[in-house]
Amino acid sequence: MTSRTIGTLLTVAAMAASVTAHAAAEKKPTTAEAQRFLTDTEARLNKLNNEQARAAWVGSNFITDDTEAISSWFAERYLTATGEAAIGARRFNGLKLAPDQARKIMLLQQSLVFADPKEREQFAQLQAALNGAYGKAKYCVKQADGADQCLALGEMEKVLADSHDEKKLREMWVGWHAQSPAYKQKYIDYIALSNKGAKQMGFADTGAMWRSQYDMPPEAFAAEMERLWQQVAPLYQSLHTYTRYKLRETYGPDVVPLTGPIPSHLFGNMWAQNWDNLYPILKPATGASSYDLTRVLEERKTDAKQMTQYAERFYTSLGMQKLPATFWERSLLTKPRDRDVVCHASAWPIDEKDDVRIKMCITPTAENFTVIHHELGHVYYFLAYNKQPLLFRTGANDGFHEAIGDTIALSITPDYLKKVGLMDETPPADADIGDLLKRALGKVAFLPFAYSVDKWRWDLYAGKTKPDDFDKTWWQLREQYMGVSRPAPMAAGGFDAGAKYHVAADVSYARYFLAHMLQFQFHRALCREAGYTGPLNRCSVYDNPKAGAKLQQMLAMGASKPWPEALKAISGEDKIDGGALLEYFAPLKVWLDQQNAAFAAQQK
Ligand code: X8Z
Ligand code: ZN
Repeated sequence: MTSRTIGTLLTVAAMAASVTAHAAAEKKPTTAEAQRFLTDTEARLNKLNNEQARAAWVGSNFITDDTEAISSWFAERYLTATGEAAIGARRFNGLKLAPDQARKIMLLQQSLVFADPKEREQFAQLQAALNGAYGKAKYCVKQADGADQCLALGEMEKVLADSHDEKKLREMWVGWHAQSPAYKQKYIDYIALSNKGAKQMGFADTGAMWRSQYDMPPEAFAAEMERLWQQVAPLYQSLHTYTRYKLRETYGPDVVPLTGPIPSHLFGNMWAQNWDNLYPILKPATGASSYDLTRVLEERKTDAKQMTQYAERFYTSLGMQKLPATFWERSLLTKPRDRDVVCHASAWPIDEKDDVRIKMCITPTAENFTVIHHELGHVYYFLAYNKQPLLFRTGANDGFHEAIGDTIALSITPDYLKKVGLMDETPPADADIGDLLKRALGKVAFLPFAYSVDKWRWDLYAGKTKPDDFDKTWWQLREQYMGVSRPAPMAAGGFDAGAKYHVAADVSYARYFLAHMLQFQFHRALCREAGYTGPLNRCSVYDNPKAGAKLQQMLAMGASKPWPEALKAISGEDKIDGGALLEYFAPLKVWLDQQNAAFAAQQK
């Protein structure tokens, strides 16, 4: 009997019992059986994966009750198959297998398994419902004539980005965070079910399963995250202190205290995770370039397709292929006016060939210019590893996947912008501090946010944080790591974490923290490959096929090897490390500390 026919006849629970019984009774499985099992399983999962990807794509692109039901139905079928595969793989544990086979058997077991089909169905439904609820959420205000005026997240983000009116900022912040309590109960139910699925597979909880996905024991991974955070925390501290002084000048000492956390609605971003928009009030008094990419893109009316083509051109300059015609036909690049979509940018591999797409509500801003390079990083990873077998068609780890496009975006330097005609004059050398500060507002400001999202979720999944305390622990972590506070008092039933896409959609977040270390390691490695020896912030690997080949070689590996080998292939290093990031920002750290000392002296 092949695993495929077993799968259709037995429930997962019955199968688990039957596998255990068989394992005792039967003689030891052979490597040939393991190979047959893997071949059958990969073929089955491949088909179901393509189907569920299509359904999920439609579910996120046209949010309706029907598409939600359709996508959850396909997700459930896929969950059934991955659950059966996970249980089936257990039989080969301990057997001496070829490295590829052993890796696949291990990867198959990192997955949720639902003993009860009802629970599986409910899990898939909740997941689709949460995704839809986030995508549909709007902040509505009654007008004088009684009609609702509703703002979508993107519109509120624009106010946070552009306005310095503290009351207006607070209104946007509070308005958006008032939406997530509506799906808090769904989230609570979802977490409980997910934990059941993880336990069924032998993990302590879903958080432990997530931490097991890095080719090391889960405790070792948690320790690695802490080590990395400690390594970069002093740089964040310097940036936070400087930002405090500048925000005090803008909003006054009543709004921004001299010590303690700073209200989080003042950072130009809904989650205070990226401070790019603070640049105009933070930029150095002298020597900063007045160049503003957003203004250039807006003035030229650069449309979504052109924005995407700039990014595509970067990748093709490295020797990579042009995006397939279907990418342009099937991607969603702008926010539709007549329907609800999940606007949070994402990249999708639909099949094992080259049906790759992105879904993003692109506007002509510098931030989106970076994000589109990020998304195409995912897409070029998909295309590079599509010759791998299904189980290896993913990133070396999820941090790698998030790091590729960001690595490329680090090469968006003034020189590069001049080359592609987006900047007229290259700024003088003394503009470097301004450029580094601009970059730090995206990269350094993000670090404690990225670290603390999953620190919060790990405790939640472990049952250490109860639903009544969701906001309390969320804000404890925000204060402790980011030095930011809630701009309004907490209220019962609150669910501030749920106002972040990755919590509502249950996407793990440690990946972005790792990516922020890795992208500087990759950037440094590619610059070296290109023969570049100057300061890292001035290096662009645009038009350098030699660097491109180095990158492509790693991308093509997918997840076929433990990630340290992939890291070695590109950089010669085998540890994720904050050293490259610190090297990149070293001149800025000196400058920030000087500014901070001068500010501190003024306070005396
Ligand atoms: O979600 C994303 C990407 C899609 S994977 C746009 N990012 C994180 C976020 O927006 O919170 C990129 C950086 C962090
Ligand atoms: Zn991403």
